[in-house]
Amino acid sequence: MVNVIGLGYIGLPTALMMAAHGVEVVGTDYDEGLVATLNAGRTTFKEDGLDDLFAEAVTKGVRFTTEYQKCDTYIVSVPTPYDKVSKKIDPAFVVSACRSVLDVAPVGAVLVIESTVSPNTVDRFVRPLLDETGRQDVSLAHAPERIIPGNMVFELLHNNRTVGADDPAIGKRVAELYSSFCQGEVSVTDIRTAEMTKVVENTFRAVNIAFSNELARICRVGGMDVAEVVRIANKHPRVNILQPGPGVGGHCIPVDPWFLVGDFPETARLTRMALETNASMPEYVLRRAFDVMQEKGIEDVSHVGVYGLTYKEDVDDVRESPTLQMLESMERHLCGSPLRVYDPWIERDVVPNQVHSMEDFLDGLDIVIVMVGHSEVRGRPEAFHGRVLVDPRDVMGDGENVYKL
Ligand code: SAJ
Repeated sequence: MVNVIGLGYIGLPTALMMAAHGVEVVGTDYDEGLVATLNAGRTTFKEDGLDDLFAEAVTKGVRFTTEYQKCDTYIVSVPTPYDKVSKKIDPAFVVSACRSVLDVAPVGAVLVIESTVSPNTVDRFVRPLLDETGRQDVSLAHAPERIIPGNMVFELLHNNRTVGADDPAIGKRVAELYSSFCQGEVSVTDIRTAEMTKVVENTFRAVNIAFSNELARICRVGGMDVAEVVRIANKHPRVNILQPGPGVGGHCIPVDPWFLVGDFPETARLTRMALETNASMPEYVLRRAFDVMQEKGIEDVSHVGVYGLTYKEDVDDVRESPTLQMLESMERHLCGSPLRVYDPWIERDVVPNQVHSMEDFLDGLDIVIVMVGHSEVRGRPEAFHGRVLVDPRDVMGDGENVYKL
């Protein structure tokens, strides 16, 4: 039996997928409300295919509780926040979950950390718990997740995975567990390599996006079309530049690379510059919008609206989103933001001046900054009824009134 600890964006689909493939699974979360929602038969976030997977897992007997269970395998997938000042990971949730596991785990159990952690976190914060509690009989492993929000269910089934363990036999046992549903290849290695590999994957993406953002800015100064440059350069068999945009959000790409910079400040210089480049993009877009206002003779900033609050298209997650970063920057400069904001994926109020229908949004607006290309508007400039569009993600097509990065 497997006890999945932490039923958020990663833990929940993982628990459901294992259960749907015949593994006996109990999901544990300390949030009573969340557990009650799941036990009432509802999922807690929107994701393609998640509701069907949930229904199948429930039929196969998955259970949800706030209690830790006696099991042979534990999968810990709790959040790992990072400290914005020190740029280091805060392992408190992982440590506390592992402590609770060690309280109940039977002799010979395997404790798998699935949460993203910086290199050496298991050695520094989890391994000492085994000594402290006298539980050297418990084996440690690290199996970082790789699934992308927006396509989680598919990627859970098909992506290759990494399992790090002290003992290759334990690595093999954990790999076999994941292979109960994962059709990809499972690489078995040691724990530190697995930790490093995960952070490196997200750092690679952050650096690649930063490069394309830098290109966008170079092309603006040089009077070139960055989309055309990237499109043609990517026809080279060994070039694959990602898309420039209004910045980088989510809980992974703008966060994980800081673990490297925090731990290796003297050596991770390219990584630091990439993070800074990406972080400068929301304000760059704002300045671009001000330039467009000037060109169009629009003086009142309250005639500018922002479409999209989520960190990317077709998800309901606003963590570290470029829009929030942009509004924060406006707040700093103007002691408040008069910009009206609308996102059809976000029903709750997240920021001031947020409205909840396209009609209310467009009323009295001259310019819309399209921060997110949700499929409702992607390729459909007519959705904004003739407003001037600032289009940092290049999702509105070409037109006299469309201004790209
Ligand atoms: N973005 C761009 N240009 C691009 C691609 C993305 O500006 O060409 C922006 C997005 O709009 C978004 C941010 O980057 O704001 C991050 O989005 P994403 O789709 O690149 O990644 P995430 O954060 O949703 O998921 C990533 C994935 N990591 C990699 O692809 C290496 C996923 O596989 C990981 O599981 C996830 O991080 C994680 O949890 O670590």
